[in-house]
Amino acid sequence: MMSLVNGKNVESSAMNELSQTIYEEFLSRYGKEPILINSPGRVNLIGEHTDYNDGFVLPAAIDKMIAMAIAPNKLTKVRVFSEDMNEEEEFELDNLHKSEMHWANYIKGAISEVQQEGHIPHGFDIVFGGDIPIGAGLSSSAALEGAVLVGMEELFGFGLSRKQMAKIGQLTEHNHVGVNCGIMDQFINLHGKANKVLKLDCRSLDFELYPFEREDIRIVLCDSKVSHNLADSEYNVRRAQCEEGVEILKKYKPEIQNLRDVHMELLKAHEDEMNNVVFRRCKYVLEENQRVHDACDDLKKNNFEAFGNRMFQSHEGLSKDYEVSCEELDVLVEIAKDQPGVLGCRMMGGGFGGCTINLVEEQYVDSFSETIRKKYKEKTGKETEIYVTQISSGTKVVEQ
Ligand code: GAF
Repeated sequence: MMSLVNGKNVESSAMNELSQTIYEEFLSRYGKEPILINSPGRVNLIGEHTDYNDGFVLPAAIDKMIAMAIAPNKLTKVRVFSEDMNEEEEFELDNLHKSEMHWANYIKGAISEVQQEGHIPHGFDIVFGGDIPIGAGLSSSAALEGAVLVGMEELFGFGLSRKQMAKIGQLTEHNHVGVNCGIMDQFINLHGKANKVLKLDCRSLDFELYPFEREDIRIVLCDSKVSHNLADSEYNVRRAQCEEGVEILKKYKPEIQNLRDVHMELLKAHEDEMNNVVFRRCKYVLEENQRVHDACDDLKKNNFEAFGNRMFQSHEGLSKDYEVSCEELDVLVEIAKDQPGVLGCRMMGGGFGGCTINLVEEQYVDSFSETIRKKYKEKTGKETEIYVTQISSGTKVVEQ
């Protein structure tokens, strides 16, 4: 349902428990009515490490989120309270120095990037908290960026489109966090729709929504509980390796801008001119882009079995050729593969930890979860946490 809030069209959503807690904390700290925002985490069904190669991805927003309360103040500064960390940060709008509190840099970075677009006339106050597990590869950082960007747009009416906000979120990561990420996470955070996956062309930013609402199939995430710290530096290395491949192929086809423009025959024809690691990185990206197209055709035919098989293939490529998996993620996939009712499974996101994404028939979800918990503990000595998710809508203002 669409309605008018603060003179703007927003998708309405009833206030949930998390938003209620954040709302009450805001009232008790700042004593005024805030605007409330819900900003989701994301899953990616297929199309991993393709976004920064101008390729294709198939993510969806999920029902884990950051709830943020935001309201203007009469100061020149921003005051932010993180409910989960129980930490507060205060800073002047004209002095956005890096904070020792990691979470605060996403907010400062987004503010700094918005200042390139328009003047922020006065300060504001924020309280936020959420249930997106940190470090699980569900993009809690894009959720924080999306929340503060939509919040500022509500307060100041810059006229930024959702696409512009996604680009600003990405620049926040590049310029203030040090991760040269693609645009997938920020884009889905701001464009997700309930019960739909979104096929994004990461070059044009055109997208198509595909229904993903089979009652009998659930998206189940298994958290390896391995924190993906390593991902940040290795992530930038992968990006550089893809660029190295492109530089070599450009000599033969100067119009090539990045791997999006490369065909498999061309890559194979020049395999000997690049080192094997670079070749395998490029090959994986080309194959994964094709898998996204094919997986969308599967969805059109309601063929979830074929879709699931592509997820297994994706994992194989990510683990062996792109080398962004880790022992624990491979173990989770190996265990899942043999379980009844599992249609597909793979590591998800940047890699080196975080979650696997599994398509599981509803009737098997309980037995699947039990077996994964038991066998993962046996094989790795670690506990896993399992999240059964719903595909939800992107960042929105909550009606009060
Ligand atoms: C991380 C990045 F932020 C995304 O842009 C994307 O590259 C993903 O890893 C891998 O597909 O989530």
